[in-house]
Amino acid sequence: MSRNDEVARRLEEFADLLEAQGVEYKPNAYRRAAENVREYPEPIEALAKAGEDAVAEIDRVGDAIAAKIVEYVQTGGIEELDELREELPVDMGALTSVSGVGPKTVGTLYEELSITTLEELEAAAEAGEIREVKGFGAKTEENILDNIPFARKSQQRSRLGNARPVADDLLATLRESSAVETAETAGSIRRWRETVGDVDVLVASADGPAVLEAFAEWDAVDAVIESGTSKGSVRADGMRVDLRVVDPDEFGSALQYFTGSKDHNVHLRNLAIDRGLKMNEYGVFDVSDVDDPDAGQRVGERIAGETEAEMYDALDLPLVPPELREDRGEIEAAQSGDLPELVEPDDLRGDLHTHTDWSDGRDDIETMVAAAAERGYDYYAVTDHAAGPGVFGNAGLSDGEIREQADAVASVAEDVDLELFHGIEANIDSDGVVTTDDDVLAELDLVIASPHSALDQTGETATQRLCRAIEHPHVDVIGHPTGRIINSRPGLDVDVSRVVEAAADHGVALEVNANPARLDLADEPIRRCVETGVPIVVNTDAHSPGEFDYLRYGVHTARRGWAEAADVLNTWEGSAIRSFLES
Ligand code: DGT
Ligand code: CA
Ligand code: CA
Ligand code: ZN
Repeated sequence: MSRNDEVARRLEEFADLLEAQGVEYKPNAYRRAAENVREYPEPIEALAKAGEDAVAEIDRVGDAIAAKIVEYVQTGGIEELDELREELPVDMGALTSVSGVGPKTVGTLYEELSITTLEELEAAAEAGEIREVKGFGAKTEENILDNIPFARKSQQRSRLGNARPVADDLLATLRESSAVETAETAGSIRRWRETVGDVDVLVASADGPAVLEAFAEWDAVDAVIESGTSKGSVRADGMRVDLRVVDPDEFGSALQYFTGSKDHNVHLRNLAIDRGLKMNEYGVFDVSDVDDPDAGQRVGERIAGETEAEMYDALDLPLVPPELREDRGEIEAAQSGDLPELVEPDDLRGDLHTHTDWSDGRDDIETMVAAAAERGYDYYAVTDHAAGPGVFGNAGLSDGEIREQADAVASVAEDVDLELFHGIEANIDSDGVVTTDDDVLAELDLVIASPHSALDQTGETATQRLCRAIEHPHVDVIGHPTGRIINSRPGLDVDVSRVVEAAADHGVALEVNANPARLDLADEPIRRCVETGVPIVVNTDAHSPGEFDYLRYGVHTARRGWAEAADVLNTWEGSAIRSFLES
């Protein structure tokens, strides 16, 4: 985790604690400052060394916040924050992970009932104490009880979007050590699962102790959980990180084994046994002439293990990409030569869902488009929010503003070297009505319709809602179709087969929103699209250029859904996109 990220988190904690105490405005000032510190391209330490005035140069960072940032960088703490923590000794993260419970509620429940943990919240709700608090009622209490199991589960697994940068940072650190021959992620993070239980990292080296020393010195370490000569575990950024060191000759077999999933490995191991082979983290061994194959781990003649490809090859299989290793038919597909040729990040030619400061984005059209051109995209769509249900304040564009923006986009288009589409992210109301005027939609290159309100619908209501939006003649894409937020809210509980069928019937693409808090659609519904021939579109929904980097999360999620390049709309050429949008 970068230092900027670390500082941003402290500011966000500050915001939550102030909000819990009923302070107005200030919390949002802290949150906006946090966002800009996080995105600031230079390390915050450098600015802090130059003093408060230098720090206050960051957009939205005023003098008071700048002073706190300098204090943090210099001393490793912020006195005022420590005081707030003492006044309000609550597990804010756990409590606010309950849908419907924000910092303000946490503050009230602490004042009235001394609730500090998820367990205490649950007990109070079960005892009927929450309904007695002013401003709360039986319904709120019931909602809290309903949402606690989901919150509890979410506390145990981290979002890929939080874990992946931590893993990348560790890999970079390890690769600097001369003792490290190869370093790779393993486990669920290498399979790009949307949440991970821990971060697994594997190193090939002849010098385990030296690698573990480098691990212990990694600057993200908050606490050492275990430490040995060939493996260790630490806590970093709230996550457990496991590191294993293996002999370079056994790196392939260890990588294969520790990448999992467990079900995939069990299936493979059974195939091996059928062939008189033994497969484990040390290699593949021919045990057909061995009396007791279980006598040890390294028995018989070793036929594979240095590379992962060798491991699969020993079973006459092509290498199965990590994203597919869930025992969902990938081994059968590998056996029959039907593994998909998965989409690659470089196959993506453009982003078709992005925001500007016309709605709730941070930057203007020119800045966003220039950054997209810089990335080498062939095309790019500006799709700000239309006003409508679930879009708050004045973030959404009126019909008139959409028309005005069309001119602004057209004038930017003249000066750039990529094809620019002007679209809108319209809203699907609770009945499935797209609330922007049809005549306005008809004038646009691209219409994304997204659900932003009533995201707790289930069953027929939820399914019909999306199907109705799909049937709308001007809708091209359904944005983040379920509206879920990973670890925070489950989103619309729809019948995926029916939604995908409706999309097939009406030539509508379904989005894979690459924001790692969303990853919506998820892997299994994506596979449904792929099987049915409904194009998916991997979009970042970026609200600033930094968020273009979310793309990889979307692409790897699409890979987990068995998508090939041709299945992904925004790998197509610009002309093919035009035809799709116009049809
Ligand atoms: P997670 O951490 O819950 O997100 O999921 P994983 O898949 O990363 O699981 P983890 O960290 O417990 O173990 C990493 C890999 O090690 C796992 O994917 C497969 C392998 N592994 C661990 N325990 C077993 C086991 O008992 N049998 C087999 N075949 N493989 C195992
Ligand atoms: Ca793991
Ligand atoms: Ca692990
Ligand atoms: Zn959006």
